[in-house]
Amino acid sequence: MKIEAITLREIRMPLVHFFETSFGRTTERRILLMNLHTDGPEGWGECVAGEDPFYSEESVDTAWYAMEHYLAPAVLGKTVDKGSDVPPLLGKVRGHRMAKGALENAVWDAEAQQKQLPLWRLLGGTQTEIACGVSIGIQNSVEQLLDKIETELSAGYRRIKVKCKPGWDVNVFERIRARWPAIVLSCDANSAYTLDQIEHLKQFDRFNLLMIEQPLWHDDFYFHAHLQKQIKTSICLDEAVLNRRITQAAIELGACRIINVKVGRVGGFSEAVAVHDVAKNAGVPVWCGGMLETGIGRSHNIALSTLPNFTLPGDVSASKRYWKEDIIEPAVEVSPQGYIRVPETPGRGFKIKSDLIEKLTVRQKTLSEAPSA
Ligand code: OSB
Ligand code: MG
Repeated sequence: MKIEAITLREIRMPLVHFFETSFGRTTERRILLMNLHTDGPEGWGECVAGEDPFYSEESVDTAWYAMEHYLAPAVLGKTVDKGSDVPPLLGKVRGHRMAKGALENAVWDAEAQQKQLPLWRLLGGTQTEIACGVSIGIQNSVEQLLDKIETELSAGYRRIKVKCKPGWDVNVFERIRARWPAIVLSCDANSAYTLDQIEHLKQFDRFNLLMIEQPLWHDDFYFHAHLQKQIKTSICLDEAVLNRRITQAAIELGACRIINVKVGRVGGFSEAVAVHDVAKNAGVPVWCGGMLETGIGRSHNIALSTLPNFTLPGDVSASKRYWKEDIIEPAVEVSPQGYIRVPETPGRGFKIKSDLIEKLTVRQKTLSEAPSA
């Protein structure tokens, strides 16, 4: 496949319900989409960078910049056979993993169509349905949170994850467990604590949580190992897991017992599969995280979640929890038992709604190979 042009697009989409973490509240998403034009099928990728550099260093604007000035020029005019040919072409650029991931994944997306294979099979997936959990943000009141949990449990979701931070943790878990003593429950701190709060964190052990996600610094796994030795609740690393080496080091050090794999955070499908494999070989289960994606990123998350070591319910849930109208069709739906059935059609398995994307676009730029002199 020759990469002839890349269209960068920023779209804006209001969330159905605001999403609040320990680092802030999001009500409307700005999303960078990547449309890859080749001499064969066209591919789509979604950059999962946020509006602000709060979850990670990247943002929509830094990703646009990296893409326009470095990543697109590194691939334009090149011929690639497969998605995994892309990372070596981008190797000179440090960081910017979410931008890189969007580009690499767009190539996988095109490759799957070219080979007439479902993307998930191309990635090495083995599961034909994936188990779904939900991530529920910090609410205006505990009552509002309990209402949301009730709604998601009735919809069939198989694991409830609640965001937490000092002041919205033990008090909240107490109320949840009083009402639902036995549901599969976990929490995500997004780095809201430090080791000084270890006595407080030990109290989490009373609630039979499946895990606590990234309790300490976003760039740490060393001190997470200290914490893991002192609490019973399993630590799951999210922010800190940037590649396969960190995965191995964190596991060897005992920093976590579970890993959240986000394809954008690690820089694309090749690295995500490698992280999965390292964890699998070490006997550490993984699950697929979410970044409030549109249907494009969501369909890619579904494909990734079919790999064999994705044995815990992920944060991949129905389109309608996020959007009034998703930019793919059909929208992603979850069965009353809490599963997504994996599409058997070639490629990502969901069609792009071009007219809707056009309507939502606030800026776009098509990059093509500089004409040779
Ligand atoms: O830490 O998993 C996280 C959303 C944005 C940034 C970070 C995180 C999240 C979520 C939402 O938890 C998962 C989703 O529903 O997409
Ligand atoms: Mg997280």
